[in-house]
Amino acid sequence: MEIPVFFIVPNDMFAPAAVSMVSILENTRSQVKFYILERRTLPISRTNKAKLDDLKQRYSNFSVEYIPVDPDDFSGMIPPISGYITIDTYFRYIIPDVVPDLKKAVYLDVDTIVQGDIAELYNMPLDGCYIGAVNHPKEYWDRFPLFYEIVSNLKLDNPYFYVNGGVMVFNCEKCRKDNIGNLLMEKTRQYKEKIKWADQDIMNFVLQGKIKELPWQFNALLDVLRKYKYPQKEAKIIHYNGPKKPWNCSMFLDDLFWRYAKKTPFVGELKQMKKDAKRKNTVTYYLFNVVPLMTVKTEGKRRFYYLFGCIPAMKITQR
Ligand SMILES: [Mn+2]
Repeated sequence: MEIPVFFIVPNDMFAPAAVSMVSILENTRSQVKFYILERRTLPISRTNKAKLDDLKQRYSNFSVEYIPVDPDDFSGMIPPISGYITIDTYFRYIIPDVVPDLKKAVYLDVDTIVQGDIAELYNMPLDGCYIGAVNHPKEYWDRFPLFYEIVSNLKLDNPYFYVNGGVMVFNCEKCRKDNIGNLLMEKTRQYKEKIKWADQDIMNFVLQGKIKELPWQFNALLDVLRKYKYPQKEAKIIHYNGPKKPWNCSMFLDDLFWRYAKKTPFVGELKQMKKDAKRKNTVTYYLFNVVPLMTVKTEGKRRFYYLFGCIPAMKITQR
C-alpha cells in the first residue's frame, strides 16, 4: 500500500514542508508518495528538490512527484483575510483531480508535525463523505467571535461544525464523480464577499453534511494543547496554526518542530529564517546613533517596547 500525501508548497515554504515530511517518514512503516503542488510562478528550486532527494539515503520508503499549478486559474478568488495565508490555499480544491487514479489522498499543511502513523489517518473510514477533517473545538466559538460571523455568513446548518482545512483526507473518487472541484471554484467566486477564511469557508459550506468528522488527535491545533490542555501525547498530528510558526519565532512546542528539523538538510536554512524574521520584527531607535534608546518588537498583533534595548517598558495589543 502506498499512501498519497499532498502538500501545497511555494519555494519559500519548502524547508518547513520538508520537516513535516520527515516527521511522517520517521513514524510510519508504510510507503509514502508525496505530491507537491508548486506554484508555476514560484517553482521549487532544483537545489531544494535535490536536497529532498538526499533524504532517500536515510528513508527508503518515499517518492516525490511535483505538480505545477497555475495561480491564474484561481484569479478572481479573494485572498483570505489573514495576510499569512496566500492564494495557493485554493489549490486544495483540485487535489482529487490532479492524479486521476487515486481513490483517496491525505492533504497536510506545511505547518504540521506528524507524530503518529500517517497510515492511521489515511485508513480512517470516510463513510461516503467527500472529505474527512477535524472540527474546531467548542471552546473556539466563544473565544473568537469571528467563528459566529463565519457561520452566520455562510448559514451553516450546524453552526458548531466548522472543520479546519490543515489536515484532510479526500475521497478523491467521489469528489471526481460529483465534480466537486468545479463546484468549489464556482461557489468561491459566487460567495467571495462573504468569505473570511478562503477555501476553508467554502469547503465547510459546500460540503456540509458530507464531511466526516475525524478525532481531534489528527489535527491538534496549538491552542487545543496549550490553552485547553488536551493531552499532547495523544496528538497524532500537531498543527502550528496561526501566524506564529516555529521558523519565525520561539513558541509553544517548537522543540518538537526542531527535533524533526534537525533530521533534514534544511535545518540551517530554517534557523536563518528565524533569525531574519526576528530582525525584521525588531526595530531599535538610537540616541546619537550610539545609545539604544528604545527597541520595539512585533509579534503578530502584539508590540513590546524595551527601554535601552532591554528593560521591558510597555506592551500594546492591536485590535
Ligand atoms: Mn496551517
